[in-house]
Amino acid sequence: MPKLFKETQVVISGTGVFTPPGVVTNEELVEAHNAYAVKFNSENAKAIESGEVEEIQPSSSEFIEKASGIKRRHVMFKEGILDIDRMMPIIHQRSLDELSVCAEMAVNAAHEAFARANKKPEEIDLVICGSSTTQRPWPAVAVEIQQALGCSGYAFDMSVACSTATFGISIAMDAILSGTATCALIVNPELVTPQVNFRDRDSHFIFGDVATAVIVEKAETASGAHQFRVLDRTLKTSFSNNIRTDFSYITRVEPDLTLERFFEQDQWFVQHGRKVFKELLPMVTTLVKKQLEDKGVKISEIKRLWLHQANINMNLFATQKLLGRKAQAGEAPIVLDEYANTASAGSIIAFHKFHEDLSSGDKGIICSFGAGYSVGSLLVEKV
Ligand code: CO8
Repeated sequence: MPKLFKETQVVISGTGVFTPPGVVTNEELVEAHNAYAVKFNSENAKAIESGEVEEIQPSSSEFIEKASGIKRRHVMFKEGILDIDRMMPIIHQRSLDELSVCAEMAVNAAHEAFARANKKPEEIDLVICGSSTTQRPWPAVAVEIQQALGCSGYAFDMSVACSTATFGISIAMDAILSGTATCALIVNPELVTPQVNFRDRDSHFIFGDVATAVIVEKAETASGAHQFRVLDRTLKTSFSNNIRTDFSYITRVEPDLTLERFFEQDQWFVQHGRKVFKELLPMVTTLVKKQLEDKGVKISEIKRLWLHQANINMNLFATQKLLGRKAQAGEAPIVLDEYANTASAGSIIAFHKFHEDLSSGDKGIICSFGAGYSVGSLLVEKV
């Protein structure tokens, strides 16, 4: 006999995705990386020969697609990324009366979510803005978004890296269930490219920019065409240094800080991809299996798995472990080929693009996983 679901009264009533206009293909990235490598290697030929400096190896589109499933990525600001004398986007400082970039991305995604949820901005009384790296520590970007949209209530920023969206939805549910909010907007503007080291062949291809928005409210107030009741949310974290960034306000006061040191890879993004693969996936599959068991739901009842989008091989492995067989077409949608890894936004993009065909009573899992480590799994059922 299935256990009674506690939280049947809260639904996801609408979602939105803002896809930035710029596109960078693997081929473009590889061409720029390899031109940079040739230049670097020739400028440092002596030091490379003496073993003082490591030669930069060429990147390859074939490797990228095979190892990750990524074909291209969307970027907010393409200019500068492929310039081998810069290899980072150019983002001009905005004046105080302009929206910050992350707020602009989030506002765009929110408008689509409002339309789908059939909600007006003034009906929102909680705005949560979360991303893997925040644009600034304060004032909260969420408060800027709240003002720009004309939402009421309160707003705050949060981060749990790639699990920020699922954790944010869970926090919004807590607020709604406890009565401190009635209708929440969770936005995840992932402006990741300023942090990517496009000179590093191991990671230059991994990330892309995007923003997602999710509206969460009580079932009794919801009128969107495609609502999903959240039957359960299971969250877990376990500390690991295998995906880490150390850049922060503390970087400024390092006694040996030089401009070169500031730009070194370990300040911005360190990843031991293989270890992540080995350690994080068992956490994910164990957590989801236990979640279903605790709720008395059989895996055969799960019609769709909207998984975090970091690596296609990871998703194939996770779905095989969960289903006990290979996923059929459409059972575990992939958006990585088009968007790359978009940190917390990945599972929400997959959900946004692939949920309308489900029927009332169909169940699915929205599951994020990433740095921390963190795993957030939402068991949902179409209303
Ligand atoms: N071209 C050609 N060869 C390459 C390239 C390249 N671009 N890159 C690496 N190689 C080489 C390697 O040097 C290695 O060579 P060798 O065998 O001689 O040492 C060989 O290819 C194989 O390398 P790997 O073992 O590293 O290759 P993998 O098959 O493991 O693939 C991946 C690498 C794609 C990184 C894979 O390990 C992976 O995706 N793992 C999962 C990682 C993951 O899920 N990470 C989540 C990160 S995101 C997150 O949680 C935080 C959000 C932060 C956002 C902001 C960041 C900027």
